[in-house]
Amino acid sequence: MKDKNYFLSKAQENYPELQFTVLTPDISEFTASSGDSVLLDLGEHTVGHFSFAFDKIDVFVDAPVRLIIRFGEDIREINDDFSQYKGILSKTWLQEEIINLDFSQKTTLPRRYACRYIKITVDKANRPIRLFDFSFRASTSANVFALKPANSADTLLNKIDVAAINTLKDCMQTFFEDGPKRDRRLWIGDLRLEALTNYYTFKNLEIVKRCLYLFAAGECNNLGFLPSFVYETPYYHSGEAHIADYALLYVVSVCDYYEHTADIGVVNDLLKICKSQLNSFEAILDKNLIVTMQDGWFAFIDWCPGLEKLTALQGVYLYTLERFSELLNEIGDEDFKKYSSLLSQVRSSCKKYLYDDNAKEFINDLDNRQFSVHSQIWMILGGVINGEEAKNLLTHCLDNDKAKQPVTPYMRHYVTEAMIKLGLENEAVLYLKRFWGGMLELGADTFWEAYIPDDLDFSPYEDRMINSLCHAWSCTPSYFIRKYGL
Ligand code: RAM
Repeated sequence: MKDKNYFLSKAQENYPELQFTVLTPDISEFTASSGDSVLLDLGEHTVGHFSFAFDKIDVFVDAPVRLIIRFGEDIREINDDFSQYKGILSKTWLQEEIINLDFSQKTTLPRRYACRYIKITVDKANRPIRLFDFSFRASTSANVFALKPANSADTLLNKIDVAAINTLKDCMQTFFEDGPKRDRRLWIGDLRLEALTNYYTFKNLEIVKRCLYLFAAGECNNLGFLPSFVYETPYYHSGEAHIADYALLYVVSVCDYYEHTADIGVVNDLLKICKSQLNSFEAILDKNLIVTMQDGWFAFIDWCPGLEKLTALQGVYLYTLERFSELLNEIGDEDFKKYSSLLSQVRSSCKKYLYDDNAKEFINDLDNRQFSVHSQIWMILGGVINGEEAKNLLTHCLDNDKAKQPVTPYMRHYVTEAMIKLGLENEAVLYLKRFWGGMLELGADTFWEAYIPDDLDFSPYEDRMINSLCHAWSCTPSYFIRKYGL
């Protein structure tokens, strides 16, 4: 029977092997008294465990040594004042330890960190000490050594590719993590984009399979939607959120997997769950085939503050219906007809109920007449408008100060995808350069969870300090660059 245990055993069968590399920082030893500090640079963003040793210089250290060790994904994080943190997520994600060591010894910190920089401050040492033997044991399940460079003719795109690959590599652990600093969970929206990029880079199919099965084992909510995230440790359990767009994108992830592997066994295992995600969504459509928004955290789309999400969500539904119908057609499943006829009916009703013929924009009362890039892009990806009409709308919304703009590389991925769908490849390149290239200009080694060029303090969680600077959903430039040979 294909139950939770079956799916978990399949996930276990595809447990990836972690590869370890030992990195040594730029400084090999440091002598210090109370109040002194040293900044170590590992030379690249990485994920793993930190070790070091300390010893007396000449006089026996007669009391414990207290060290404050801070890990920074970038240099700004090293200098932040954590005592001022006012965000809505737990401050325990901020990467800092205070440790007391009784004797001269080699120490490996038990927690895993995501960092490029490590700052050690000697809070108290009764006598001067020597800190040495610094090493960082980095882990990833990505086979970095087998990967060839993108070799784009464009230097900036090559640089963007390197940072995107680094981002994916650091998020690829025993599953696709959303961010190795914070959350460290498997989220559907992140999984989809990591898997896409992985197909064109590390090609680790086991980890994709594993993640698909980990969700299949999850507990659906009362609407029938899969959990949007799952925890793997200390024991498997489902996350508390059940976001509708993520439930749909799970189906798309299965379609992507089949497209890249033709692995019918996995599709057969997951088909029932995929159908139930679409059927659950269909069950909350109104008589005009438009979704009725539900209470709680029902849709994600982007972290853009104040975003109205109905139209965009409806676009995600269409996008999923299209991909799923194609899959069913290909594997000869008779439900193909049902989903493809639904697809054309829902498309027509979106044009009728969500589009304003005078404004020639997707603005409507259901979204309080809000004009957003998100609505326009998802309606384009959903195939409600095409060709010149779609191109004009896309350009118009991106250039428009009054339109709500994306704030995450996640939503910008879908903007880029829409550009490519419409044949606007040059625009897609400029867009990648502007947003991902913009992060590089600010010194990024890996790409960030959120980025607004003129508001670098923006955070979805009310404090920039908690933002993740190596975030899975930001790795897709490598997908675009390599898939389309940009
Ligand atoms: C955050 C995480 C994750 C994302 C969800 C919606 O908590 O950053 O990446 O998928 O939000």
